[in-house]
Amino acid sequence: MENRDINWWKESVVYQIYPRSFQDSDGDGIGDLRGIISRLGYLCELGIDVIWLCPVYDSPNDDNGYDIRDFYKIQEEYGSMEDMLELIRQAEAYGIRLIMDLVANHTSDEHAWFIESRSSKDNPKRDWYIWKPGTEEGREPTNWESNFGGPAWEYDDNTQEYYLHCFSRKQPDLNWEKPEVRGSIFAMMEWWINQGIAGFRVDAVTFIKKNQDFPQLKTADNRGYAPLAEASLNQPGILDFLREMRQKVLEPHEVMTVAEAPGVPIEQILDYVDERQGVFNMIFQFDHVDLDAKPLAKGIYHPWKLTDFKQALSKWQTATAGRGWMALFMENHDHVRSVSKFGNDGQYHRESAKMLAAYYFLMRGTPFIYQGQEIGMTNYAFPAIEDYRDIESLGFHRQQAAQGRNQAEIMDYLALRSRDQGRTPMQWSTEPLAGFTQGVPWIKVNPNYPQINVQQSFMDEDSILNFYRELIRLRRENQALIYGDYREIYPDSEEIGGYERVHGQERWTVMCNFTDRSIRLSAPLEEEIMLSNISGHDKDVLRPYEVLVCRAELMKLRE
Ligand code: TEU
Repeated sequence: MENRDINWWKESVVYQIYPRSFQDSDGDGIGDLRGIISRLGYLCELGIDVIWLCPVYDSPNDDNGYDIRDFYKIQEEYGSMEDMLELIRQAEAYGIRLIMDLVANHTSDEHAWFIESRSSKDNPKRDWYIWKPGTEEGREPTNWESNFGGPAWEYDDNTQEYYLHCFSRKQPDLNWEKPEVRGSIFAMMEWWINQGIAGFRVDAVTFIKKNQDFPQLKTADNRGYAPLAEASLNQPGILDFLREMRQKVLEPHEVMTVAEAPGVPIEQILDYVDERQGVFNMIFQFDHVDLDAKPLAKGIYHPWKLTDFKQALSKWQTATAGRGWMALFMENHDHVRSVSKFGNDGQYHRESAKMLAAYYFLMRGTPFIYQGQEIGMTNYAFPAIEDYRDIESLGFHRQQAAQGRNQAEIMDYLALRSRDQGRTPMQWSTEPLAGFTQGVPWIKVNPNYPQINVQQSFMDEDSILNFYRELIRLRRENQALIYGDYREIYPDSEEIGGYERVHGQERWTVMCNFTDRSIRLSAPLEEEIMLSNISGHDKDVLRPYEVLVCRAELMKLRE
């Protein structure tokens, strides 16, 4: 597709597909590329512009495709390279661009590079990964703990050294210090760009640089291990790698980039996303979705207030004002369903899902919708640990059980935090198994699919789905909602969340009631109401979970 307007990614709405759970076409219980192709018409009707496709590369699936065995091959369960190229072509025919997940912090331990690297100490690819001898006491080289729990070093019998893995032991970290490693990744990116993709979501990118002193970390408890973030998240020097990527691949091809960048402090945001000097178009930050997790004490559910939530989003808006751009999101495949977490998935399911949608969607940035979010899919507290599939959740369960934590407590925590909450199959219809598959689904379908599904949402004018379509249309037709300046209103309220977007003579106001009570406004609204989630309006009351999106001409107001 021609990139006539270099800012097309600012005006776009992105839809994230987690292929394993989107649509199965061949009855093996696993979503696939043909399934996605068959749903392009749906995505077109929804009104999105870009698909972010989670990994579909060849993989042994230790971490559902985030462990890549071959960057140039499609995972058999998902289809073939022909199917992939066809998906790119057909999407284009619908006017939809496609960006792929770029997983380059690590590969699978079954990747040819790693097989070579582990084969001997003098193999030319040995230092494509990070190898170290153990300590004199026969322990891991450092006390770093992986993001998925357990030591971040794995011992390899063959050469009697350890390799580093920030994630699972089947995801050895690439050594970005090696120019050949960077060169191979950049060449792979170019290859995919030449197949017609429009850009990348860059996975776990803030982990690629490691503190080269490989320090022992201070531990907060008696386990002896400490989360590796301190030595391998957003480390000094990382920008050199990223700037090289930008200069060699991203800039010449003008592709869209959104980086998954946990650990970037707010003071540094412009290094990443400044319009002129930043490395990427935009990043995902996780403050709002991680409020309930104390990062250094996984497994403790942390209470939070509405002001914390609003601040977690608002501060990035302010920090990027006029100079940078954010990726806006409420859900993804690593997080739970937003209506269950921030809204009310019972009595006010519909109202609160719509309110949350408007709240994040009309901020300054590019909105992302995660599959199923547009119909208000909810969390599903799986009845048994055997129902979980996610490597992180299963590891967490093992670790906590070994420490003697009560089973019911572990299950409660998983119901609130497990990545599998966002990975249940897409609910298409009232057919058995929600129309996702004719076979046995790889993970359980949420039993609420007869009430929450795409088919019914289309028939119901007042559905969450139709509200999303309306939001997309409103944003497309009003430049102020894309380019307008952002200013928070009601910053101290524990009940109302809101902001203004000002562009030229236009001012838009978004006002949300985050509670299940009616709230009287201090002054009645003067503006014209352009969108709301409950029929009929009362100009001085916000009903439970009500959102009002209003527009005013500044000239008129001053008269
Ligand atoms: O996630 C990496 C990552 O940094 C997240 O776990 C992040 O810390 C978290 O969402 C913040 O709350 C990416 C993928 O999204 C994930 O599915 C993979 O398991 C992981 O990389 C490894 O590739």
